[in-house]
Formats: sequence, structure tokens, C-alpha cells
Amino acid sequence: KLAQVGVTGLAVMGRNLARNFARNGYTVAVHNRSVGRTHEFMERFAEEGEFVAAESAADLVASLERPRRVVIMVKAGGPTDAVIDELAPLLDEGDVIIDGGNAHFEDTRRRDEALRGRGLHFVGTGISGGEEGALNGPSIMPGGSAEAYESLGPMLEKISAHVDGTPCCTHVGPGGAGHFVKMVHNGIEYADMQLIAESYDLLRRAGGLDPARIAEVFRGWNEGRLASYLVEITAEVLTHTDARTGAAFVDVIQDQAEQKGTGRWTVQTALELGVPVNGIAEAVFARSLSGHGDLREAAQGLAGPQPAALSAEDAKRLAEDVEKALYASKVVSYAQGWNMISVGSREYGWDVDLGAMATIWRGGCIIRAAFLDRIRNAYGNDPALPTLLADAEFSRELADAQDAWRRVVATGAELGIPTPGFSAALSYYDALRAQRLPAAVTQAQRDYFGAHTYRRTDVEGSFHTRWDTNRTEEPA
Ligand code: NBP
Repeated sequence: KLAQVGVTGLAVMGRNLARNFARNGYTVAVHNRSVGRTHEFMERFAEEGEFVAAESAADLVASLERPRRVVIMVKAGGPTDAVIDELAPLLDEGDVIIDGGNAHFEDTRRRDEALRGRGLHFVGTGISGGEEGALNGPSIMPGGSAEAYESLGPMLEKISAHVDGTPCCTHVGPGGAGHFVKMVHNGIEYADMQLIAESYDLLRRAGGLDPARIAEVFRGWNEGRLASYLVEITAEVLTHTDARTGAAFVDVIQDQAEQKGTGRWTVQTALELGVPVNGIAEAVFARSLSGHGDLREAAQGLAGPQPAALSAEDAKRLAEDVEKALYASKVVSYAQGWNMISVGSREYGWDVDLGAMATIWRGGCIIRAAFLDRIRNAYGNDPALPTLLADAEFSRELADAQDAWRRVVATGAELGIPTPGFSAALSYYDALRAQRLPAAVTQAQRDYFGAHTYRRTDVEGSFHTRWDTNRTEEPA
């Protein structure tokens, strides 16, 4: 019997994705560079469904029905190119190669173009949800041609997570669109994690609450508008006691955050595209700062205020404020992420449906949350919404949260507790809503030292002032 789909790369992700296909009734050809892994797969999982073990790339291709669909789940970068180079000559026109790894969208654009030249479809696909998601239903973000999606889409939709019966998978757009939005998803994830971490820090150091008590606060939030996977797991982490020492688990972990690079890609790309994602950038930099043991060591003696313990009542008030600051800052970082998708979509001609991205992130992925329904509604009401902050419902909520948000940022500054995420989000909010920005001063400075010219508020055209002589204005 021919298989409907092949999976090559049987490490944790590929293995679980193959099992997910099989559990959904598909016959799956499985292949891995080291054949031992394929044998191990068959020994452990053959019972779960219809699998065809392929020992070579040629075997894999021969075991597939046409048009052939091969999912690559190997290490991103060189390994993905190596697998494509091996597969492409064995495939026929109309066959589909799906890259489900964490590829950079520029690599995906390059591969897409090269394979299109050979008559093959290339579907660069963002897959979120980790190991568990791959097995039980991830959020899937396929790029590539609409034609490829026609044959592939129904399978991917079937194995994806579902929320209210709607699959967390949709055709994102051509070329690198899928991997681009997956990258932005991860940038948003970084921001969410940082904001939750700052909330914890304020409750602990300003509010004087212990981790177990903070977990209770988070559990409460998880019943409301902040309900999300990340808030939920943070509460779990904070209630965990270290078996070795009996201490709160969070207190025995080194406070140096690591990263694999997708957050950094988001910020690098945002810089290239000129999109202001300062909240996401602060989240990436916060991880980087935490990892600089040398800088931190050298700064240990620096002066700062000593946070004093709050009364129980004040701590309760602080927790209410932090909930609002967290919510408002979250709205801002999602607004930044969506702005980035919108600019990327325009730049590369992808025509991404902004509301649909909220729909497919409601389940299966790390940022899954009830909150995404709100974003979906916002774009449902106005598909051309310039920023989420301008949506009537979000702007009303931000108006309601802003006093608390400002108090939280001020409290952090007064007590010497860093709030890069909250502060960056609040600055973004205030900068966007400002009628006049000090950018006018910047422009004047640029004209002064570099004759870079400026535009006026009252007359069309560009001008330069002769700062060096009599300060007369000339058209540029
Ligand atoms: P890894 O990223 O650890 O890659 C291991 C797999 O790549 C093995 O099957 C290995 O084959 C194969 N491979 C390598 Br390495 N070099 C190869 C080459 N030159 N030719 C052929 N195969 C090669 O696996 P993973 O953790 O399952 O992740 C797979 C992909 O999914 C990655 O791109 C990763 O970034 C992404 N990922 C996504 C998530 C998520 O939440 N979306 C989570 C984790 C990973 P071997 O067995 O012969 O060494």
C-alpha cells in the first residue's frame, strides 16, 4: 500500500508528527538519515497505525502516492538543504516538499524559488507546540503555493489542534510567509514570557509574596482575560518544590535565560523592515542581559533603593495593578507582532489574513490563549485596522488599565525593580498616542550637523537651514 505522506527526520518532532498523521488515519512512510532511528521508530510505534519504513531516500519516494508529499523534520539550516538536495532529484513535477523545521523565512524563500524552478512545490511550514503539540495537535502555519495547499491543506488541518471545531492551520501565504509568521509568533512568545516574569518579580520583591502565593495570584488571572497556557504553566512552575533541597524550585534555578534564536530573528528582521517592536526587542535583550554574568558581577556594588515590605492590603492592590499592566503590555506586544506581520506581508506580497493568524494561534501553540479571540474579532470588525491599539474594545481596555500600568512602571523605577517589558510597552503606547514627538528635535539636530534636511508642518517640501552662517532657510 502506498503512503499518503512521508516524514523524514525521526527525532522528537518528526517522530511525533508521523504518529499524529497515523493516528488520524493516514498511511505514513517514515525515514531517517541514520536507519537505526527508523528501526527504533517501528519497534516502538508500528502498532499505532499504518507505517511504511523506508531505509533510503529512494525507498521513501517509491513508497509514496502521487503527488508525493514529504515532510522534512530535521535540524534547521544545512541539514535541511542536505535533505532537499537528496530528495529533489528523486521527485517528479507537482510533488510537494514540506519543511516543518524552524527555518529562517529567507532560507525558505530561497528554497521555494529554487524548487519552483524544478517544478516542485515547496511548503515552508511553521509548526508550534513542541513535542507534545506535534503528537496531539500543533498550530500549523504553511506557506507555499495555493495549489500545494489544495492537496496538503486538508491533511495538515486534520492533524492540527482544533478550537471550537476550527483547525489551528490555514494557508498563510506564498513563499516564506509561513516561516515568517512562525518567527513573529516566537517573538510574541518571548514578550509574553518576559512580561509574566516581570509580574512575578514585582509581586515577589515589591509585594513581598512568596512563589506559592504568586502562583495563586496567577491562577486567579488564569480564570480571567489573561487565561493562557503561559500563565497556567508559570503557576505550575511556581508551586513546584525542589526535591533535592526542599526549596521553591524557582529559587534553585540559575537566573540566566537562554535562547535558540527565533526571538533574535524577529528583532533583526524588524530592524530591517523598520517596524518598531520595542517590547519584543526588550524581551530578547532581557534574556541576553541575564546571561552576562560578567557585567552583572561587576555591577553588584551599584547603589539602589531597598524595597520595603508592603502591607497585605497594599500587596493586594499591587497585584491588581500588575494584572492590568500585564494585560495592557500584552496588548501592546501583540499589536507590535501584528504590525510586523502586516508590514512583512506587504513587503513580500504575501497577502496574509491578519485575523486568521489569531485564529490558528488559539490552540496548539505556546501563546495559545482566549485573548486571541479578541484579536480575531478586532480584524473581523476592520480587516484594515492599522494597529490593534486602535480597535474600539482594546482602546477602551487600555484606557481602563493605564493608571494602574503607570503606577506599576513607577513602582518598579522607585524600588529599583527592572520592568523593561512593561516600560517599553507603555512608552510605545504613549509615543503612538502623542500628538507631537520630540522627533522634531532629532530632525533639527540632523539638519544642524549633517544638512540632512527637514520637512515643515506648514509648507510642502524639504528644507535646510544654513546653521553655519546666517540661519536662513533654503529649499533642499
Ligand atoms: P533536531 O533538530 O534535533 O534534528 C535531528 C534530526 O535531524 C535527526 O533526524 C537527524 O538525523 C537529522 N539530521 C541532521 Br542533525 N543532520 C542531517 C543531515 N545532514 N541529513 C539528514 N538528516 C539530518 O530534531 P527535532 O528536535 O525533532 O527538531 C526537528 C525540527 O523541528 C528542527 O528544525 C527544530 O528546530 C524544529 N523544532 C520545532 C519545535 C517546535 O516547537 N516547533 C520544537 C523542537 C524542534 P540522524 O538521526 O541521522 O542524526
